[in-house]
Amino acid sequence: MISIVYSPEVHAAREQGLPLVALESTIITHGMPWPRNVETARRVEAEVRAQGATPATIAVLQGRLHVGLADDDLTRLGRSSDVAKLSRADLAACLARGGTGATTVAATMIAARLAGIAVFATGGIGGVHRGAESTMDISADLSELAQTAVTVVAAGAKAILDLPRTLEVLETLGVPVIAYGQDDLPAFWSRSSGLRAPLRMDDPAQIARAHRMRAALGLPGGQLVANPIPETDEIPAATLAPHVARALREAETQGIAAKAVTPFLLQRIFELTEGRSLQANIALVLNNARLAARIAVELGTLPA
Ligand code: PSU
Repeated sequence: MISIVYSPEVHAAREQGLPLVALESTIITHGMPWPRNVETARRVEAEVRAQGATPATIAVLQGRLHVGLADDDLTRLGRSSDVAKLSRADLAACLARGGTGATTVAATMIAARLAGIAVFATGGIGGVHRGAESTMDISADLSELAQTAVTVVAAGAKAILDLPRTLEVLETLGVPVIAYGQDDLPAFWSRSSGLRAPLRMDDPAQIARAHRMRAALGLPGGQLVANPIPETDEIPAATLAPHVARALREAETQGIAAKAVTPFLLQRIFELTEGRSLQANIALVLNNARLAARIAVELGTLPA
């Protein structure tokens, strides 16, 4: 049996049936540089609280699954440079070995569902990588959305990916992709990908009802809510495109593969945009945390 370690704050919220929002830890260890990563993680948690929900940051620490992280654990994770990146395939092995690791979107969804948390906020989900027709590099986040009943709020999929194919795969898997407040699918650092999202909703209560409706229909998977980055923080797609192209070329010549691809590209784009991509990333995560908390609060008002 797996024993989950709940932080006192998460424990109290669960006891009282209060709304909770899951948060991942790979964004802290592999998505942003120290010390902005930890600073951001704390601000994201504060944003969830400000909207009336309880944040539950998830990670594996010395073989135990933590739901809600103590401040010093968060700092330790954010400072270390050799933390494992845990996806669906790695979670059980890490727990069995007594290891420590940060959870990706896929692994955080699994943990959230175990803890009874219905809503999860992140930056951008993983997806189909460019060139996947030969590398077959497709993030496990996509199949997780098809099988784990958690509503994931992200700013779309990262613009380093092949977005049309990412949408195709999500469609094949039967995952609802809901753009929030606009017709277009957002592209992480930019508000629009130029692709129309399959669904649009403008109201957190509606998203909460759709989450409930999927359960009532007996559908196993989750929903992807694609929340555009605030206008003031976005990097227009045209500004970003040459940097993305260059980072992708470098990844290829340096033979970067598998789990290392996304962190490498995020770091290179950070350097090439002189930090602007990080500013945007922080803004979009905060924005997603706000929306996720509002959805969680709405879910809490629905009859069981
Ligand atoms: N959102 C961010 N930064 C990140 C991630 C999300 O703003 O680094 C992480 C998530 O943990 C997601 C992972 O699951 O990137 C995708 O990795 P991959 O492409 O290797 O599946």
